[in-house]
Amino acid sequence: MKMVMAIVQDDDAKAVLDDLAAVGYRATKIASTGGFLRRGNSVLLVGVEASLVDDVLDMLRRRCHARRWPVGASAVSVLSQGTSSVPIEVPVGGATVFVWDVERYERL
Ligand code: 2BA
Repeated sequence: MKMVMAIVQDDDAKAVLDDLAAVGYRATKIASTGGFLRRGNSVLLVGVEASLVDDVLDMLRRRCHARRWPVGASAVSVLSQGTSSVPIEVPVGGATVFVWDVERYERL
């Protein structure tokens, strides 16, 4: 068993959850905040058999789109080391994915 943890943009989370549910995969969505932009995003936790991980990754690839977001003032000054206050944008997404082994899984 593997745990797929995907950090996705809120606008993409529903479509991914719909796709997962349609094929019977169980998932949990946690509301989260990106450490850099401090915007809301979503963490999706999907526990699946190892053979299904690639299928989950395919769904994420299909549904999660890269976008550009303006960087707030605090991050701009970090990026420019205080030399500029000109707003800039950064690319965000599609998805940031971590996969790890699950030692034990029980539904009690
Ligand atoms: P944020 O931390 O809000 O980052 C949003 C986007 O800002 C990132 O997009 C990246 O393009 C840029 N960015 C982040 N830190 C930066 C920095 N120190 N300097 C310049 N640009 C920076 P993504 O890489 O697609 O990440 C989207 C979200 O995924 C992140 O939101 C964060 O919540 C999560 N994430 C990404 N990598 C992670 C990691 N290694 N560990 C934990 N969470 C991660």
